[in-house]
Amino acid sequence: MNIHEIEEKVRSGARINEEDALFLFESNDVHALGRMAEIVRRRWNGNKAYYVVNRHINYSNVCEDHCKFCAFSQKAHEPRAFTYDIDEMLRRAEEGASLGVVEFHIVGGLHPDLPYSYYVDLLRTLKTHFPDIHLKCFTAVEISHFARISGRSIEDVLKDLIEAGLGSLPGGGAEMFAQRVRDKICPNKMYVDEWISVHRTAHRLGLRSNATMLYGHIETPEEIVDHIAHLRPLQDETRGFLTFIPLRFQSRNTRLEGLMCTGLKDLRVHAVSRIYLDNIPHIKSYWTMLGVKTAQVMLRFGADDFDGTVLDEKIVHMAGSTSPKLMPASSIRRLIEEAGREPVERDTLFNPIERRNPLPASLA
Ligand code: V47
Ligand code: SF4
Repeated sequence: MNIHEIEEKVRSGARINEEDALFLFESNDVHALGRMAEIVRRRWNGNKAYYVVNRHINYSNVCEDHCKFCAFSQKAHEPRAFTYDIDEMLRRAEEGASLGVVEFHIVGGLHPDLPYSYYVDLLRTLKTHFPDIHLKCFTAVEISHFARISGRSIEDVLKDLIEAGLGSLPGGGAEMFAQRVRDKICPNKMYVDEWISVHRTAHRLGLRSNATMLYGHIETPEEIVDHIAHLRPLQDETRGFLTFIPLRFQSRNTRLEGLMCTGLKDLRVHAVSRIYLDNIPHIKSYWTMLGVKTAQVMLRFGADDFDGTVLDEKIVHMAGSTSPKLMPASSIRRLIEEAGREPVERDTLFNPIERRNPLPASLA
């Protein structure tokens, strides 16, 4: 096998296999990776690059787990712990709504004491006040936690949340599927099968979802390929994933502090994911984790989505990320245009948005 044979496969629309993906991942011919990623990217998205005007809200960072890569989680008595009641969540949501956001991205820790009713009431309250704003809420790990504390099945939990207003699931909690890595960085976290099963159930109930992969710590190239190889068959089966999101590890303030990810790894991960995951429409370049400049470069290495304005991200900022806490739409558009792409404002489900009123100054 050589890189030209793999490129020929990609050009002809044939699938690459895991061996090919590993070969690409280990290749130094990053120009060839860029060319191949461009082919798959164009098939799905032409020259468009998307962004969304959204607001992240974390309801609590109190968590009964203690993943080694996480600087966000706190025990309830620790000074940086916070938990917002529904009124406070509503206040934060109102702040976002007045700025014209179309999506709330809501996740939190696995809180030992919040009752199941809190999560259902939270969505119902937000949906009642903001019927037009999409609720992308709760990772598969949180959904599984809700099932445990309520004694309900995953399916029933998802049905309750959909009935209360849930619009889609974010992709978090996947980390790295290889058990060797999980044993070292998140030993108590749900098994891969359970993560997959939550997303399969969500897709069956009509929800779309995203899938993430946390990289840039102790994983090997084989484990990266193993991760994406878990996602492709599920997507063949359900077609429910919208976006794959590589999350570059931020090590500050974590128990893995000092590990460092390199620029070429970012590039390889984004490009090879784009080429291998030929059935997932979008690859996200998540600027809060990558940093704005690297995120822009990824738009030429397979990524077509820039996430969004974000506004008040906490998970990576508590882990020492120096990227801004919010990005105005005009800056996103400029970054996209300079990458030679056509910026398109989207909603959560990638429908294009035409704004009748301009965004307020802080988000414009
Ligand atoms: O699951 C935690 C990761 C995830 C760190 O679906 C860290 O649109 C890097 O999933 N360094 C949550 N990553 C974030 C997430 C996400 C973000 C943006 C968009 C979407 C989407 C989903 O953050 C966690 C975990 O994998 N994480 N700590 C860290 N120190
Ligand atoms: Fe808790 Fe999620 Fe952090 Fe793990 S990654 S400690 S589950 S908040």
